[in-house]
Amino acid sequence: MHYTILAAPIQDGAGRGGCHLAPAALRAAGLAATLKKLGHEVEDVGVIEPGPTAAVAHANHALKALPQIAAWIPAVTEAAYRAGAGREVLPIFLGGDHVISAGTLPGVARSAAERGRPLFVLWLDAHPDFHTLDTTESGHLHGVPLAYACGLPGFTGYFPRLDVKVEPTRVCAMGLRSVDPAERHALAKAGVLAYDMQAIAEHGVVPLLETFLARVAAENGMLHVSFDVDFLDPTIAPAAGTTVPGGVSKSEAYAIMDLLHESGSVTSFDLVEFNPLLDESGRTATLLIDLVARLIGRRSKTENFEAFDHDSQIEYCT
Ligand code: 5AB
Ligand code: MN
Ligand code: MN
Ligand code: MN
Repeated sequence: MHYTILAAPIQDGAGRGGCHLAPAALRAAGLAATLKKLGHEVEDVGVIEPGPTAAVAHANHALKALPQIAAWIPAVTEAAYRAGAGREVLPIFLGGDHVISAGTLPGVARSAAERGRPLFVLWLDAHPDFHTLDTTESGHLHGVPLAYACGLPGFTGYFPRLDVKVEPTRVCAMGLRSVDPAERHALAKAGVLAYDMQAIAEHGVVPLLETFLARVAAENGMLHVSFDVDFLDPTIAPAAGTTVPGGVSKSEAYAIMDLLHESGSVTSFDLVEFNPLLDESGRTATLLIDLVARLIGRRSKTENFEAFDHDSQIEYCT
């Protein structure tokens, strides 16, 4: 297996600027270099560029930067499709804000359809991002990508027509703790499997994820993981514009990445919403690199890394 890193430095979907700096910051903090050092083949294939912007108007006047975002989505979709998920390559898509998933999900859904395999999505986020253009009140479009990719109505004429939709009953959202009423209703109606932090506290993140992964394996599914930095508790990952207290701990995040690695099911990965302007001495960047390293199977020299809640034992090339 080898890995390609594709960056989509979009920040118009978020309320706060700075997410567009994430790919450069992660590169400077040693993302590709660390993965290479762990013995993996990594290709940093560069940056996706948006298409031309066309004027668009919408009845929801709260919507922010709709023309700019509409210009990005087809470009990200095409790049995500061409990245070839499900073959001998695992694309890592770097945001940018979470609006990039309005491109990565349809792109990998098309790849999965071509390979005749069902696409499952693990959505790791404090928020479900399940608004439509009509229901969002903030108008920040990083709050809509999952709803769009699942084919919810109201996007026609604004975002590209979907070749292949994500099947909502194959989506598992974990870590939720900020869900707007319209999203709650839409999630239930669509049949998305949604685990909030209370469910994680009650059942534990490992059993919940194991059950989902067993289903993915039983159907020989492809698995796209969409990781929003605000999934993590803000005390360990302060560098996100939309932090919500009560997120997952380091040990839970490590356990998730280890399970995902062991499953062998992950075929593509989004790392989104990291805002380096809000980081504290690079500690969020370092944690994110550590998490990606575990996802793809970290190998330390000692093979003895009881790293839960300890600092990373990987030597970074910074
Ligand atoms: B994120 C909120 N639901 O619509 C909205 O960070 C938050 O990509 C959206 O998960 C958060 O503005 C989007 C209140
Ligand atoms: Mn999100
Ligand atoms: Mn979020
Ligand atoms: Mn966010």
